[in-house]
Amino acid sequence: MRFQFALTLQAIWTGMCNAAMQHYPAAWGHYDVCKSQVYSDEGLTWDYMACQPEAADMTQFLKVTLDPPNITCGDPPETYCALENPYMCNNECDASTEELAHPPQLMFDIEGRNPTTFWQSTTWKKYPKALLVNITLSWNKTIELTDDIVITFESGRPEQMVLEKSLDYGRTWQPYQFYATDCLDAFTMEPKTVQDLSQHTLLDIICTEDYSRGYVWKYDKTVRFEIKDRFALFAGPRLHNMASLYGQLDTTKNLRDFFTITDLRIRLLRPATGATMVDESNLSRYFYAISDIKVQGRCKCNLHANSCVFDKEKLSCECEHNTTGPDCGRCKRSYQGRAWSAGSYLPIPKGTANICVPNNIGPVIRPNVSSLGVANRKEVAPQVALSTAPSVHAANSKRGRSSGSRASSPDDTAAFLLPTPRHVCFC
Ligand SMILES: [Ca+2]
Repeated sequence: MRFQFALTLQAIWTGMCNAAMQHYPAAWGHYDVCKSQVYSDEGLTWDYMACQPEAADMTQFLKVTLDPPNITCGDPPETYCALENPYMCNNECDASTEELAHPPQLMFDIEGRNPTTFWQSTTWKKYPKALLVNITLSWNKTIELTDDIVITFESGRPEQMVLEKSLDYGRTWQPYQFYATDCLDAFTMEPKTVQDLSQHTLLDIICTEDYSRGYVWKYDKTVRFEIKDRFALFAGPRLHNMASLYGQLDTTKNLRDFFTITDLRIRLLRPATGATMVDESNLSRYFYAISDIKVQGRCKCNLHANSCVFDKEKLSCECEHNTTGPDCGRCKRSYQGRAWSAGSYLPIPKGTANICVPNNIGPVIRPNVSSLGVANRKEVAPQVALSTAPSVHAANSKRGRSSGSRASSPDDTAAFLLPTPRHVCFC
């Protein structure tokens, strides 16, 4: 038992995502195996399948940038008042004191303790000029969202906000969803909810009033972008028919692209005021504070990899099927016997690998991967997929105090990589 556990740990932490070592899973349809060895009349051959990495918490691998860069509170120190009680002013922010600082990293640390940790902006002291903040999350890698994006506000939720996405590393942006207490007034859009969407309108961009009520809804702190409700339009309310969704994703590029991102941008346009009028005599009541952001997804590997590694502050797929590139988006140099193609989810449940084949289908290459014969004359048996990426030192400090990565000045924290986890393999 202990031996098995040790093996499991080794498999995880050394990144040995070696499909050759895996056996057929009990149930197909998860696309978690890229290839398996099978016996045929000609001996042992490779059977290739479409494969993808498991979904993971993608906030471990992002870079966060704030605009304007000096929008984080605490430099100079400020005192805040509670939104619901202008006389309760015991919230202090001081960037030079760790216990009182609220840097951006605190949107991504592990919650579950009391009190919560959170990023906080400066107050709305320049009212009536708008208090605008852009929070950009960048992965420098295409990723596919697999669950709702959830933003938890420590104070009131903003009265106006836009969630945007980029698919080209931040060069261009498209809205994902608009949020407002009054959609018509803020964005001249009719308010809708995700429940108003259908299979035909799934890609429509809507404005919702569901997540923007003021501080009276004190215990309703989250703002969502509903990925699963959109999946459910094809896969059913409990996502029991993922085959249907995968089939749609396979045949509809727009749908696939809708859930694919390289960056997210949260545009905060107007903080919670808790009332129709802004109390100009006490602007210390108005600010943004975010305690947590959840982004669940997987590396986009074009169905040619079942693992993705984080090395040198960058995610990349560990490509199989003789493909290469950060997204397995092209054939290896000596495997261009036919044009590159993404794998396919179809036919369900194993999909189609669409592997790259050698340039010249001539003499059979027999790599020395095992003593077993390779009988498939057209394919080269893949090398054992060991990760060669070095381990990265874990710097998982709650507030980065030991990593030295957190500066006390908000200017310095405007753009930084989050504490680097160890070499991670989710396979
Ligand atoms: Ca937090």
